[in-house]
Amino acid sequence: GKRTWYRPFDEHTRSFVFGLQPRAIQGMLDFDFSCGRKTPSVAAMIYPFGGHHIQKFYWGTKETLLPVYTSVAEATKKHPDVDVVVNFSSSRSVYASTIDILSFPQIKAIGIIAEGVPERHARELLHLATNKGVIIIGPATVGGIKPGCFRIGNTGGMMDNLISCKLYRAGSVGYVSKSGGMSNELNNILSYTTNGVYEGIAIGGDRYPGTSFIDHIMRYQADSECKMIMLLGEVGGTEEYRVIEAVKSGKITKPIVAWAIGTCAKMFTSEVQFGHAGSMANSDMETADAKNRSMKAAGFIVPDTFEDLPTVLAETYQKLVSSGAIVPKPEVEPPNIPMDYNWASKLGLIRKPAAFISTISDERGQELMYAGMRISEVFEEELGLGGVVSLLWFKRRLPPYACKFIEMVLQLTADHGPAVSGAMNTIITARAGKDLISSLAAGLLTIGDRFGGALDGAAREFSNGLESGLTPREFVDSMRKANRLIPGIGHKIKSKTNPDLRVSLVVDFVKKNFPAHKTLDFALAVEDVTTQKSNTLILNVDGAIAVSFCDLLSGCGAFTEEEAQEYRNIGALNGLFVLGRSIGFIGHFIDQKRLKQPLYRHPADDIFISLADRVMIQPGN
Ligand code: Q5B
Repeated sequence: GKRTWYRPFDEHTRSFVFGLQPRAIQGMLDFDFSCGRKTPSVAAMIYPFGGHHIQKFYWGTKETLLPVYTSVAEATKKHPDVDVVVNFSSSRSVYASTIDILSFPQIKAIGIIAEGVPERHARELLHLATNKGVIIIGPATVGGIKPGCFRIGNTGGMMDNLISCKLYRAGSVGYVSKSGGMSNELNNILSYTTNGVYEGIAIGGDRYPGTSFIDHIMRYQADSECKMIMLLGEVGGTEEYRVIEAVKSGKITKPIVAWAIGTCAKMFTSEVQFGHAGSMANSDMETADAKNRSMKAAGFIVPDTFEDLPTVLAETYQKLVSSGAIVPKPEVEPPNIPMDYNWASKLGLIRKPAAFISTISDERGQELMYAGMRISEVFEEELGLGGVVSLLWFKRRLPPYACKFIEMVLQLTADHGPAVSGAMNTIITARAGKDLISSLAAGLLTIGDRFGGALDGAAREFSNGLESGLTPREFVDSMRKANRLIPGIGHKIKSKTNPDLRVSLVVDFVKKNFPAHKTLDFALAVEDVTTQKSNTLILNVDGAIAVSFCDLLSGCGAFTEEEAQEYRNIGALNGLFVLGRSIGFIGHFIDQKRLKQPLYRHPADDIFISLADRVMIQPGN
């Protein structure tokens, strides 16, 4: 902090941002880059929660890292060159954090952004800061800007605005206003009526700002680079009169253009409170008209109306140019700041090929959509689980009997006792102390050609057999000749004499509800052949569901023949068993945990162990 009192910000200013404000920081860094700064104006963030970490930002087209410290003490120790803090703390915590910041003498200026800071707190901070010689800007402000040097937080708006107002390089006009919104307007007006802003401060709209108009105007008076002053006051308070006194007593000698906003207050019959906490006239003297009159009388350059402000600014500036007080510098082009991707794409300025395509659901809008159907509609129309599966798997609504069939399948495949391979694995995994997802996954990974995962194979083989016009016996023979088991045929315990009732339920439902069921009929005829060989070679639950689903795909009218074939080829049908049996596996996991079952170890006498003869490898061979 070797800066003069009147120039708290320059092109070397380094700051801390208090609070996690990545967007504001990126805005400050983009501004820095446009100014041609060699180092970012933000040295680090301070955020008491979440621990010490690093965050990444853009620096032009490249990237840079900023540390996040958990205390001001740590940050100041690591960065002795920092003398400004932009404090984004909320109105609840800003008092405590500012008191903390003020205890570190290296900090010479603090911007307080929060609105709604209690006036008692604001006055205490103001008192403390004055004693310590620290400049406080705010509360309730965006802050301020020093073109070509430093930007407090979000001051000046988006990058395109900063560029169009030429804030990347210094002009000759120092201004002070209350509102951040109005300072944007001033940045704009000054960019075309003069050579632009030298420094602009928005002191904030509260009744007790940390620094007032006069504090900044006295700095502008002392700073030889600032040639002309602009004061944008407003109705309420008496701060303008302190400036009037300074002009009258000769402390301010530079040309000062001024306007007090709120002259329209007289149009209202009752008292008017404008947007700012302090913008209400408590006496005649506090009205905008009285202020404008007094400023004019004291020698300020005051336009007749706000609309005339640009004209008087241009005239005042031209006089300074004519007298040689201001020598306009040649314009320099600011470096290109890459546009923010999200912003540019929102404006339709850029495009890029998407890495992924997805066509089944969309959560980006107001309401979650399943295949184009609003989630509320799914419930209004009572689509049920079968309807949701048909939307998300097949991207269309299926007839009610088809949805009912899907639900039936999910229910009757939900479980088949603890002894089946998948349930066993789930149980063993749960007993090994693993969590639900691991135990479920262990069970699911068991599903395959032999256990529960024969649906797709069955659908393919039976459809092909049927389409190729083979008789059931020829079909069985051809499979045997090819040395292949028929997927969907055979069961470990179910047989002709111990029939699988699940299969009967499926067959009955299909025969009753499906418009056609030629694949199922073919499979049942195959079963007649295979059960002649062995009682257990029945059409099993996988097979029955698979062939029925083939009949659904080709008979329900919702799919073309190509689509039906595609679903068989993709391997979609095993999904029915996987989804259904997940219910049971989760049940087994919960059951084992509930029973507090210990680690399982299989008894050794149940495993016949035979080690192959040891192969002797002769040395040298
Ligand atoms: N043979 C299912 O075997 C099983 C034949 C066959 C022609 C066949 C077997 C098989 C195809 C795959 C399949 C789904 C491994 C089954 C399910 C869900 C479950 C499970 C549960 C649940 C049973 C004896 C003789 C041999 C074989 C011949 C057998 N299958 N010939 N086509 N498909 N099927 N899987 O009883 O001459 O003596 O050498 O792989 O559809 O998983 O409840 O447990 O809900 O959880 O051990 O229902 O059929 O019979 O292999 O000793 O064979 O029949 O060639 O002939 P098994 P094996 P041979 S449902």
